[in-house]
Amino acid sequence: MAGFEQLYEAVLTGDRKIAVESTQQALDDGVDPQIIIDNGMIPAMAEAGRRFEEEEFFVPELLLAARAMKSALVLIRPLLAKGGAKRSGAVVLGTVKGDLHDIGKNLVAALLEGAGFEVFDLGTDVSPERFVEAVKETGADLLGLSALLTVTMPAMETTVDALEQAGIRDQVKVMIGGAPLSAEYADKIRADAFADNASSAVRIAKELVADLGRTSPDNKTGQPPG
Ligand code: B1M
Repeated sequence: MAGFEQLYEAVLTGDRKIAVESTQQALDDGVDPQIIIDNGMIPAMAEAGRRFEEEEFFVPELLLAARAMKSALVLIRPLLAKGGAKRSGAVVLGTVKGDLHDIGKNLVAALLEGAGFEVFDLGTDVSPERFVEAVKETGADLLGLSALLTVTMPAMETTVDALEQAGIRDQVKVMIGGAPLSAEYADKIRADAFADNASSAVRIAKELVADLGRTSPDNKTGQPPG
């Protein structure tokens, strides 16, 4: 967190204006955007979560912190997405049914885009049926599922079940991520991999797509299907 005290404090206390200003200042100083996220913003969100558990913070404070981080990420996301890499594959991505947390998922989307993936982001609270439909419509190589709540983790397994029932499980790799998850849980629900942060998500996505051994069909729109 050294050097990012102002940003940390601004995100933690939900001061959107200062969060944006200090992010802009760090970018102007030439700091790597990923360092700004990892050293300034994520520790602030972790502390917000800790205070929530200790009942020092309540939902309104979490919302303010999330809003401050999202506002600051508006400056950073285009930089993460501007990788200029060659096309790596197509990914359908979303936060599972019942879960509204999207900050981590949005970071994953930006880094995947920066690494040359075509990302179809379905947003939050996405049903298994909607995931299946999107995989079929896009011919995606990879399905990325995010969950932050222990109570919504089972929706990941339901989604894997739905892929199987639709007869398309072997056509798409499944990567899961989110704070309460683990590689063991990925194994348990028959997902192909777990990624514990946005950078490892990109590395693992590349490995999974390579393992699939095919070039995905092009969807030129870059928009979510349907
Ligand atoms: Co909520 N929340 N929240 N929350 N919230 C947590 C998750 C919680 C751990 C807080 C706590 O108690 N310490 C707790 C869950 C406890 C549990 O399930 N055991 C919790 C709770 C309880 C709740 C509510 C139920 C509170 C209530 O209403 N009583 C409610 C649920 C709403 C719902 O979803 N249905 C709720 C609501 C909210 C807000 C709306 C206020 C807000 C979210 C705003 C938003 O996302 N638009 C919020 C927030 C901000 C948090 C915390 C504080 C921060 C989450 C975050 O954005 N972190 C969180 C505490 C915590 O995580 N320590 C908490 C920063 C983000 C960059 O990290 O999302 O982990 P993260 O993503 C990382 C990795 O996990 C990974 O890469 C990212 C970048 O490195 N990753 C992937 C994520 N998805 C991936 C997918 C991949 C690969 C990697 O591949 C597909």
